[in-house]
Parts: sequence; structure tokens; C-alpha cells
Amino acid sequence: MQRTLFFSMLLLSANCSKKCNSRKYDQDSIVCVCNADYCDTIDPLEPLPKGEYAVYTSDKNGMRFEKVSNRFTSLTNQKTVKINRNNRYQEIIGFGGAFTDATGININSLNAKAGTNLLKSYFSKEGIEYNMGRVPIGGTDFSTHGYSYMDDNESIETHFTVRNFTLAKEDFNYKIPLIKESELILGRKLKLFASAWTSPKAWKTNGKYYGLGYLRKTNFQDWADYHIRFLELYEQQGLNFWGISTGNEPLNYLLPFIKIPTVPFFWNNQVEWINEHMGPTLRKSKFSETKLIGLDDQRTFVPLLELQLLNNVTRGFIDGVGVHWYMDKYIPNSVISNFHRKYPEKFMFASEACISSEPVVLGSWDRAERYADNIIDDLLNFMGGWVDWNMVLNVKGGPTYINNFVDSPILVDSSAGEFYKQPTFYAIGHFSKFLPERSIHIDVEKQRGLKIVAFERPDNGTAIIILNKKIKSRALKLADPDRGEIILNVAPKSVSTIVYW
Ligand SMILES: *[C@@H]1O[C@H](CO)[C@@H](O)[C@H](O)[C@H]1NC(C)=O
Ligand SMILES: *[C@@H]1O[C@H](CO)[C@@H](O)[C@H](O)[C@H]1NC(C)=O
Ligand SMILES: CC(=O)N[C@H]1CO[C@H](CO)[C@@H](O)[C@@H]1O
Ligand SMILES: CC(=O)N[C@H]1CO[C@H](CO)[C@@H](O)[C@@H]1O
Repeated sequence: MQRTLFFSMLLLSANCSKKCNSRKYDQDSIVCVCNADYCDTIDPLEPLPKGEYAVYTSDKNGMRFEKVSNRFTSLTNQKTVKINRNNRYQEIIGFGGAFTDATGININSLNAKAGTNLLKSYFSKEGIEYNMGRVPIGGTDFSTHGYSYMDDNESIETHFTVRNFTLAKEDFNYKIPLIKESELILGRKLKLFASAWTSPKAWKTNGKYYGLGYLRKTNFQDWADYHIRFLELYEQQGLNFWGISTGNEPLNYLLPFIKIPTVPFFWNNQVEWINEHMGPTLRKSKFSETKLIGLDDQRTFVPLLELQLLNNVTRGFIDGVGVHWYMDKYIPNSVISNFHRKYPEKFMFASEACISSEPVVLGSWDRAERYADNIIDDLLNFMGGWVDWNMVLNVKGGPTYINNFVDSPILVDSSAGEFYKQPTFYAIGHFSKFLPERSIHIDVEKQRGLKIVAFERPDNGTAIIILNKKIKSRALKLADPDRGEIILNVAPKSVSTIVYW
């Protein structure tokens, strides 16, 4: 081996991983087709000997995590892009997706072996190693009908009671078993966080799951108790939550045509609910360590969150912030970096993202670029993670009972017994696989025409992710003063991850 190394600087990896079974539809790139018998894998990541690095590349032309190993060359005085691990920023919280009803329904529509291949793609060491999962508290728009956990008796009982609160069949069919299987595949607990879409209808002034119907003040405490009961019943199933949010997109009602189930809150009444109900109830419960995640809504509304945190009691209860990506192109990154400067003690992460308002397409590299671009922007601006929306949908982008069809990194065609790993799956994988929890963002010099972000891993490895949106390849020299130089040709229209120890 040493001799080979001596004669050839280029080491091609021992090829045990299974290649992408690619298929081209009408888009600019491909999907990787999986079924019960076959699914592409990545070799588990092992620390490399000092002096070596590996580059994994996915691109528009169809490379998927293609690995090339090489050796550092000695430092020169030539123009290089410098890595500086003395400048250290935020820690990684994690990467993941949501265990919606739609996710579960689609996984269950495959046979067990194919379903396991799918979960392995997300959670195993041969997959992209998600460590986080978002769990809706009750139904969302990606359910087959609207529901809460106290529907049956809402006309006779308008306050929370333990006896009248029951988990839904969806929890037992689509969420709990799949979360457990995912944890088995991951080999440890997932970092789960819960978000509620809607309360029981009877607690809202319009009697509906959606629209401009406020939560009645007389039900504010019920709504807090309802959240705690959810945590208790999931704990009885062996599932514990790292975090719980103050509610999914409470400002959805501002868009009058949207029928997404919502508990509308304006910033000031949400402060009252947090300070007098949710905050104290959570902290006094056995789940006092569970993180309370504020906002759980668009970047647009970060200024409203700042208004909330002017209140010291609220500031004391809110541990961190979940941000949704849907309006990001209209709101500059400085909104989140400024928030970090004002509230450095609050962690931040992207708690929801997906390609929405456009039909599902199979194999769009453009969408992969949108994912990678946004993830890098977030990581460069103090965010500690990125959690996708539905982990799995059908090829129409559902089921969704309000016909809010969207795209997903994995789509299932159950009639063919297949699922398709979209370019977006690999885009997020270039981060999730290589940036374990507690990796620390370090400095790397900006490069015109490229997006680049670097991290030091908890095992002292270094991971650098590069997005090239240009149609030309790009020669690049990276200098790590502790290691040497990396000479690289960044493929056109690609995402690459460089790792070394
Ligand atoms: C909040 O705390 C800060 C710092 O301790 C203090 O200066 C400020 O007066 C407090 N504000 C309120 C509303 O209590
Ligand atoms: C990483 O480096 C630090 C400082 O050099 C050392 O103390 C620590 O043991 C290393 N950790 C691992 C996992 O190698
Ligand atoms: C079916 C059921 O458990 N109903 C209960 C709802 O809560 C009220 C008040 O605690 C009880 O009286 C009902 O029996
Ligand atoms: C879900 C639930 O608690 N349903 C109950 C509603 O109330 C009726 C009548 O008291 C019960 O029979 C249901 O079990």
C-alpha cells in the first residue's frame, strides 16, 4: 500500500459502496432508483491517516458522493485559500427531516425491505446519517385529514383533561414505529423536536383548524398542558424529545387562502402564552430540560421574535430559534447574523425547508443547488443545523389533504415498488454526513464564484463543503497551516465535501 502511495499520488477508494442506479427523467440531472433489493450506499466514514484527504463529489452530470483520495502537498507561498481553525463560531446541532404522516404513509406503502433501505439512506452510516427528526404534535397539512388529539370530545369537553387526550392512530401507524426503526438504524437516540400545528377546534374562536381563529385565552393553559401530555405519551413509547417549539408558523393566517392548520398568534399574545403558560408548565414538568424553540416560522418574522425577547421572562424561557426558509430570498442573511449578535446565547437552526409552490420533478439539479446554497448561507450565519420538511412523499408530492403538494428528497412510487433519491437528498447529505453534532464552524477564506464553509469535527477531523454553481470547473488551492495544501479541481455544477484528520 505504501508503495502504491509512493508511485501514485491519487488513491482511488476501495470500492465497496453501491453505486447510484441512475435514471433520467425530463430534468437536468438524475435520480437514484432504489427498491427492496438494491439501494446506493456510501462507505462508512473512517478517519484517514494523517497527510491524506478525501473529496466526495455530487454533480449535475450524475456523480453521487464519488470519492477520490489524495495526499496533502507541502505548503507553498502561492495564492491559496486559507483555513484558520483559530477563528471558531457556532456548533452543529444537527440535520434531519420531519416524521410527518405523509412520510410514514409513503414508507409503509413500500414493502418492509424497501422501507428499511429508505430509512438506512437517511440514518445509517452507509447513508447520510441524519441525527434529528421533527415530529408534528397531531396533524399537519401532510395528513389525510385535519385532526388534533382531543377531537372526539371537543363539543362536550372544552378543557384539557388527561383522560380525554389520546394519541391518534397516525402516531401508532406512521410516526412511533418509524422513529424507533430510525433510532435502531442510527444506533442511538435521535435528537427529536416536536411542533404543533393546530389545537382542538373547540379552543379556537373560528372552530376550525385553519384560518383566522385565535386560541381562546381561557384555553391558554389547556394548550400548554396539551403539549406536556404529548411529551408524556411519547415518553411512554420510549421516545424522548430534545426540543419542543412554540408552534408551527403561527403567522400563517396572514395568508388568507392558505388552509394549513394553524394556531394563530401575534407576537404579543404568544408572549403571554409563553410567559404564563407554556414556559412555566414546561419548566415545572419532568421535561424541564427540553429546549423551548421559539419562532418556528419564516425568517421574515425574526424582528417579531426580537420584540418578544425584549421581555426578559420570555428571553429566559426561549432556548433557541427555529427558522423556516420559504421567504429567505427576500430577507437578507444579516437578519439572522444580527439576531445572533443580539442574542448570542440562543442557538439557531433551520427547522423547516422544502421546494414548494412548484410541482414535483424528478432529478432537478437546480433544486439541489437551492438546498446547498441555503444550507451554506445558514451555516455561515451562525445557524447550527438544517431540518428538511417531509422526508418522503409520493411522486405527486403528497398525500396532503389540502392539496399543498411539494417536493421531497425522497419520492416513493409504491406501484413500482421503488423510491427515488433526488439530487436534494445528496445536497443535504454533503453536510449531514460529514458534520456530526458538536462540529465547530471554523474560518475559511471566501472565494468569488464559489460558496465554501469549513468545520472541525468532534473527532478532530476537518470537513469543508464547496458549492460550485458555475458551468465551469474551478481550480482551487486550499491551505491548512497544520496539514499542507489541497489541490483541487472543483467540478462544474457540483457540491463537494473534503474531509481529513
Ligand atoms: C431585562 O434584563 C436586563 C439585564 O439584566 C435589564 O437591564 C432590563 O432592565 C430588564 N428588563 C426588564 C423589562 O425587566
Ligand atoms: C482532539 O484534539 C484535542 C486537542 O489537541 C485533544 O485533547 C483531543 O483528545 C482530541 N480528540 C480526539 C477525539 O482525538
Ligand atoms: C371519555 C372521557 O374520558 N371523558 C372524560 C373527559 O374529561 C371529563 C373531565 O375530566 C370527564 O368527566 C370525562 O369522563
Ligand atoms: C377520544 C375519546 O376520549 N373519546 C370519548 C369521547 O366521549 C365519549 C362519550 O363519553 C366516549 O365514549 C369516547 O371514548
